[in-house]
Amino acid sequence: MMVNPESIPVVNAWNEWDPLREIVVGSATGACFEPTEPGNRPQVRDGSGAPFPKGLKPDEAIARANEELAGLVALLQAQGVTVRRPEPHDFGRSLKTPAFEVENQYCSVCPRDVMITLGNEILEATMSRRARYFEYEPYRKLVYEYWEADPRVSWTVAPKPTMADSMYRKDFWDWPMEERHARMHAHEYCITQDEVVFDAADMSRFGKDVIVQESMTTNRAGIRWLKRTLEPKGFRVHPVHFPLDYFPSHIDCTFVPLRPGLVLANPERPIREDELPMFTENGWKLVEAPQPVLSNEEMPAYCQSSKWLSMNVLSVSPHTVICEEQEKPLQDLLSSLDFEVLTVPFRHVFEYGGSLHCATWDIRREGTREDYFPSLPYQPVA
Ligand code: DAV
Repeated sequence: MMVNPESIPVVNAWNEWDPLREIVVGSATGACFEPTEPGNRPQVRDGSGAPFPKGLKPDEAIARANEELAGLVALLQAQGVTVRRPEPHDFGRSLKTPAFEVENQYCSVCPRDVMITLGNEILEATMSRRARYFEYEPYRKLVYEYWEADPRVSWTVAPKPTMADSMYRKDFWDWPMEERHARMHAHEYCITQDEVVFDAADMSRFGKDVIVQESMTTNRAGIRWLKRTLEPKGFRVHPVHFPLDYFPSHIDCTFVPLRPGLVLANPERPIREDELPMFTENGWKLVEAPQPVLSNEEMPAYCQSSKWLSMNVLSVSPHTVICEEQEKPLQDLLSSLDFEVLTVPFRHVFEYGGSLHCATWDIRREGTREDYFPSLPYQPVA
C-alpha cells in the first residue's frame, strides 16, 4: 500500500480542537428506548412516574432526530469536512450472553460513547451497560476501511466485561440524596471495581495528556487499564473527578477543552480541588458555561441527560465551534472569547442522550501530539 509519509494519517486526532478533516455523525435509524438494567434506570422526566417506554422508538421521533443529524452533516460538509455515517444495526434484537439477557439494544446516535481516536489509534471502549454491549458493530465497517487504508493506523479493542449482576451495585439507584452527598468523595456508583469498565466519552484528549472521569460508566479498573495501555505509547492518563455530580456519565457536559489553554467548565460541577493545579499551573484557564436555556425539567421527556447538554459543543478548529441553535447565552460567551460560532438545531437529538459532541466521533484532525502540560509531576503507572 502506498502512503505518502508526509500526509496526515487517515486516522489522526490528538485533541478535541485541531482543524477537523473527517468525522462520523451518528444516526437515529433503528433506535430503541434504553431498557431498564442494573447499570441504568431510565425515567420519564414529566414526574408522572409513568413506566419508561420499551422497544423501538416511534418513527416520528427517529425522523425528527435524523433530520437534525442531517443538518449537522450539511453544516460540516459546508466547512469542508468529510462526514461518514454508521451502518444500520438491528437494535430491536434482544441479547443473551452466558451472563445476562436484555430485551433490546439502544442506538447509534452517539458514537462518542463507544469509539475514540487517540492519535493514530482507534480504541473501542468496553461499555458499561448491557444494551450497549454490541454498539461498536455499526462502526466496524468504517474501522476496517481506515485500518486497511493506512498502515500507520492501529486499532485496539478493550476487554469486554461480563456485565453479570455481580458487576453492578444494585442498590445504587435507591440511595437517598443525603447518602449520595455523604458518599460524594468515595466515587462509588452503579458499577463495582471488579472488572475493567469504561465508556469512551469519559475521556477527553489534550495531546500527550488524556483525562478520564471516574463515573457511573467508568470505574477505577477501567482507568488503570487505560493507563497501562496508553502510557507505554507515550500518553499520560489522568483520572479526574467532579464530586458534586452525583450521577456522572461522560465528561463532555462537564469539562470541555476548546483550544490550547482554555476549558469550558460546568459551574455546578467543579473539578476536585487537587486536580485543578494540573491546569492552572500549566497556564490553562477555566471559563464557566452560562446556565443552559432549558431547565432539567424542560428537557425532552425521554432524555436521560441533564440540561448541560448545552455545553456539549463540537470544535471544527481552535477558532470555530458548533453550538446548539437555541443556546444563545453560550453562543455569546464563545463569541466574546473570539470564537466563530456556527449553530444548528439539535433539540430532538437530546432524547437520545447527547448533543453535538456526543453524536460525533472525530477520525481525522490536522496537528500532531503536543505537550500542553509541560510542568507536570511525574506520575507512575498505577
Ligand atoms: O450532564 O447529563 C450527559 C452526557 C451524555 N453522553 C449529563 C451528561
